[in-house]
Amino acid sequence: MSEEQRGGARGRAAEKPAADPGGEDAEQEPGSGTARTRWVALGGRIARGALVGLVAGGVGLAVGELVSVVTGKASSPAVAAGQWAISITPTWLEQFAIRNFGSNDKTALLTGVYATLAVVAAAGGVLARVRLTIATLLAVAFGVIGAIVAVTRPAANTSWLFPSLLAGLAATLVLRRLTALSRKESEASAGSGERRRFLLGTLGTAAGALVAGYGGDKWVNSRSSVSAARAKEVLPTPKTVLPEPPASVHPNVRGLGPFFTPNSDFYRVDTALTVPQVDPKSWKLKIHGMVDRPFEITFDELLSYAFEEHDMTLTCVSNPVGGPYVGNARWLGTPLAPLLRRAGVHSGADMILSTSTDRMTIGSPVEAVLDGRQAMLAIAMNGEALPVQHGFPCRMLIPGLYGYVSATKWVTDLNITTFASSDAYWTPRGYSPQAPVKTASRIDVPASGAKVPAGTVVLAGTAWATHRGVNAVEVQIDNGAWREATLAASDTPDTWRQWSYQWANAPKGSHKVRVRATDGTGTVQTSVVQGVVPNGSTGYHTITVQVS
Ligand SMILES: Nc1nc2c(c(=O)[nH]1)N[C@H]1C(S)=C(S)[C@@H](COP(=O)(O)O)O[C@H]1N2
Ligand SMILES: [Mo]
Repeated sequence: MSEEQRGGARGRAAEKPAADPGGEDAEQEPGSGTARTRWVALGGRIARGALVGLVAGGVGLAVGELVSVVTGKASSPAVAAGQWAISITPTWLEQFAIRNFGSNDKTALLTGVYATLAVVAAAGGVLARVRLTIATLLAVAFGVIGAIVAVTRPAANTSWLFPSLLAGLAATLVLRRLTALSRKESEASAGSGERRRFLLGTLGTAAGALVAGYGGDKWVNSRSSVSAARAKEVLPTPKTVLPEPPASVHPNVRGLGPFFTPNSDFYRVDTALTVPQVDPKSWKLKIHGMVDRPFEITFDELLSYAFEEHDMTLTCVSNPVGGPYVGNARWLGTPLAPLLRRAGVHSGADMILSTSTDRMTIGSPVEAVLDGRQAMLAIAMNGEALPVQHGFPCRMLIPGLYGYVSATKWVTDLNITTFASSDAYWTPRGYSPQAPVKTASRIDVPASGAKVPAGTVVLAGTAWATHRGVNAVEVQIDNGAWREATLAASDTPDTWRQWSYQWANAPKGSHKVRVRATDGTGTVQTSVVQGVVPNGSTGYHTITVQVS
């Protein structure tokens, strides 16, 4: 023990002179200026390298954008990379994105893609200062990887190789050129004009990239846009005109949304980073697989079928309890059943695997289309041609099923097959192959956390159990007895049902309000709390209200 202590003391004592602060200061004083200059110079080189990398990357993206004017927006490097990221996104992350970004999930994703590319480009530029060959190879490799990612997208064709390849090539050339200018500038003496050459070269290239990228983006959007075709579309007249539902489908409560959700407010959920632009002139629908008479029809041929209007609420399996991914609309479409009968579905076939132009696949039960419900190929929504983001020119709809198993937008292919032999897009990602809509209800008024004056508090909201209908809605205040809400008139079992409740003598304080619905079969909505995966959330929507 004592030996060790002494040894330790000796050890520390022996270190002392080296740690003498006075000595170090004395030695550093004259050298610190040089070190600082060196650091500043190093910082300057890193900054210039990063700038060169960013500009080279920007040129690459701009070139990719310009080439995609020819090959299609979805083939541009950032969009293809983002689309790839979506395809490999694990289900929990997709849920996180839906929950936190909602309909802005695509903006969030693209921002992420651009930020990642910027960091990589800046790092590449710094690397190029010291290892130009390696940086060159990396830039080329990046273009090649981008091209591979693009060309392996399900909707791709060979031309999708070019935006990324040419982007990589352009970025490489700019990287080499600007790095050379930048090196010359560092070696040259002040006032030699190299600094001006470097700055002008870099900023000029950056400006060119911005103009080309911005212009390319505008150009590709206008070139591919089908908004003109949509504006021109003449809607067929339905066999029988559906009367407007009675005004009593909507309780007149301030702050409660209308019975029909305006198209501009209708939720949007899909995996398309750029909205598919499908011209009705080139649109075709193919029905094939386990059928006697496969066939293909054009949009004009589709219009020669009988059309009907149907009111229907559409909801997403990803809607959390109380969430916004539900909407109600009047749809115009042609029933799917006659089309299936024309094809002659084989007796063993139980699944319609529908595919969209962007190669989303959705599996729906044949049974649900043939059992008499109004499953349709819809071409209009609330009196106007389908909005492009809601599937123009044609989408599928089956009352009673979540969107991911029924509501294929931009649909062009119906493959009649079996659930046993085919997986739709979301199945390997953890969602059930079949998913009827679960009974759900929501309190919309007042907003959760709202302050309301004491007295009579009006509660209102909506409830849906699509295709089964809603028979009752009840509210519960602070774990009290469930009390019957006033139901608005029912339109069809396929639509949601709005409700209201006059909460008389609401006492001051913070209160919990809960809601539950009973569907048309008499089954009360389950209180069991379940998340979205694998087939829809359950539990009672609960809000707090501050009565004062
Ligand atoms: N082509 C395509 N169709 C699709 C989807 C998609 O990602 N791609 N998403 C489905 C899902 S999950 C839902 S909930 C509905 C949403 O339709 P909406 O965006 O018109 O509200 O579309 C369905 N149809
Ligand atoms: Mo969905």
